[in-house]
Amino acid sequence: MKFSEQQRALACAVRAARAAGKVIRANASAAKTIASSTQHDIKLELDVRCQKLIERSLRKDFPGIPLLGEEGDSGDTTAAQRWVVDPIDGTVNFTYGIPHACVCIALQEKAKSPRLGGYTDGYATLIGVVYDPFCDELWTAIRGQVARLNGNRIQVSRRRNLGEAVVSIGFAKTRENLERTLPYFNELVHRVRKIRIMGSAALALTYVASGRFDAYIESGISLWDIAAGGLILECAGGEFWRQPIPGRHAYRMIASNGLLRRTLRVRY
Ligand code: LIP
Repeated sequence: MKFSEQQRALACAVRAARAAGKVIRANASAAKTIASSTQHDIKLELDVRCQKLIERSLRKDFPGIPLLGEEGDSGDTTAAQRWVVDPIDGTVNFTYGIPHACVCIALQEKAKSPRLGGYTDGYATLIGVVYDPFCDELWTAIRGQVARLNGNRIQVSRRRNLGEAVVSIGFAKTRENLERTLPYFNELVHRVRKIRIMGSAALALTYVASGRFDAYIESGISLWDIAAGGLILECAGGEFWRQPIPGRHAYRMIASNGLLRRTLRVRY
């Protein structure tokens, strides 16, 4: 995709993210309609409504590009290009009135060789948008360009001493992931300055990209939670290691400022 088209796609994704963010903010204190739930997860009717709004907005400028989303797919998501969307990342936070959630939109393109994409099905992320409607913080990136927060360039921290690091850990939705992550939590909590468990993968990735966190680790996370934030982190000079695991577009990942991954000694 030509650079001018990537810039047009970025502007289009920002419009869609801000529109969904407006609806999320407007419903922050409204009663929440739960579409389905499990012990560690909730799906809201608003998740589906916001994804439909985002799709309508994206199709205005790019009618032919399919969408792969947390709330379902639209069109052939094996096409040369695809949008990857999480309408509300941090849905449980949002449901409980915890103002820490965001909209994630990424545009992916089939990589020249599957190895290049870094994702199971050989796609590479071209543009990434993460919008936090509660703090009005907009993170953006185009592959090969610098990452930005509200238009200003951002960079990862330079901390290389784990004892001074603030590390975020995510406990994804299944008992199996909880069991897998807890031993590591118990070991790491003694080696870092602080651990933070915030409940939004995309915001954890953009916080590492902005130097607020020094690393973020989670197993059992989905492509739509990480595609946009992962590119923003790489464009901010960070490292975004991910490995596919069984499940629909499921991954385990270690995000860091690029100076800490080895010292983190993550053994999944
Ligand atoms: C959430 C992730 C979070 C993870 C949760 C859930 P959702 O995404 O952002 O990191 O721990 O289990 O997957 O479901 O709010 O889009």
